[in-house]
Amino acid sequence: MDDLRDKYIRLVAEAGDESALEDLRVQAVGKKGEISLKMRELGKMSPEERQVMGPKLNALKDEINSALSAKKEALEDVALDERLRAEWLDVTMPARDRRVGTIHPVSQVTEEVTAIFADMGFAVAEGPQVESDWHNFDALNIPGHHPARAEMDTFYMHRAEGDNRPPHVLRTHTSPVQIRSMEQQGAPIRIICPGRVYRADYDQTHTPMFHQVEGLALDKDISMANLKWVLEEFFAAFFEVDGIKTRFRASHFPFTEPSAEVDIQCSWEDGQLKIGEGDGWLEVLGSGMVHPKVLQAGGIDPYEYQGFAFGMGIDRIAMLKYGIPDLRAFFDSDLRWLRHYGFASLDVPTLHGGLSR
Ligand code: 2NM
Repeated sequence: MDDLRDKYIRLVAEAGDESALEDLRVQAVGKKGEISLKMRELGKMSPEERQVMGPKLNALKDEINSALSAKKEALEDVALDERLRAEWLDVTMPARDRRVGTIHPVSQVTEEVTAIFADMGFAVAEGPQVESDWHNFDALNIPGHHPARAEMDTFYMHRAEGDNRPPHVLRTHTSPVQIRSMEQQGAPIRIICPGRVYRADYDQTHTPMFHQVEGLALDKDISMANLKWVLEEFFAAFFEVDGIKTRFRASHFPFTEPSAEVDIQCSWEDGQLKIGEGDGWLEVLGSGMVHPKVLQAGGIDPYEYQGFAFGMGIDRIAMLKYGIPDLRAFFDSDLRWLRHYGFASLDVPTLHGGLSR
């Protein structure tokens, strides 16, 4: 019995894999295994012998079974360790640059602009593209007879016959989002509103849908000086030119007083446009101090709060930054254009990581 025990404990210890171990189990404690055969011999023994040998054989069987399962577990652990080693994956590695589609320049530039203004404490606000004419016009100090309503080439929605309320419009700018934000948040406030806007205009430089980003900062002591600093900071970061020059020209908008159009420095040489150098100027933005009537429309007391607002075209600054010649190609969904001007989907623009590569 001791020989049998020593033999199987040794064989179990030596078993190299789970199938060898299973063969051993059959050989030792299987139905026709060595231990089972020994147990069958108990029948032929005298009752006294059986009394001694029975428990001993059972104990041996238990011992071999325990050795088998302990070894099985050890082999499984080794197999798992090996598999984990073989399938080891460094999830901190940068992903391979597999181009599954690209990021559209409008999305890229929206992210860039958002990152720059986020760094200056501006949150992003969004609103509906179908607007009441009150939010799109009246609240912005553009009354019904105002030429800006006609100038803006508005798309009007249908009203049911007999419904004489003024029709909703496709927003002609993102300013109504700022009215809604003033209504909901009050002052102080610092937001930018990027998004789609619509004007019935289609030629070389206009598409009926385009993209704008507008900014708004209201507090108790905000002036044009703050506007100038914020915009200069923005242009330097966006065009990646430190100390880029800006020029503020007096202008007029119904929603701001005073108002200024802003130009950035550029050069035009051999048909090559360069931003942030030379002594030419390029108009890129409209801005001003928010008109008291507009603050009032947003539910804000103009005697307590004032601030600046600005607006610019995302598509236009995308064309300038990335040298894209034709605006209309932006919205053609031409795969060759998208692959050429698109951005890798994993290059999320941040100020610390670089806006674009
Ligand atoms: C511009 C130019 C100047 C503007 C004004 C506002 C609001 F809602 F706060 F009054 N948002 N954006 C604004 C001011 C927009 O775009 C050329």
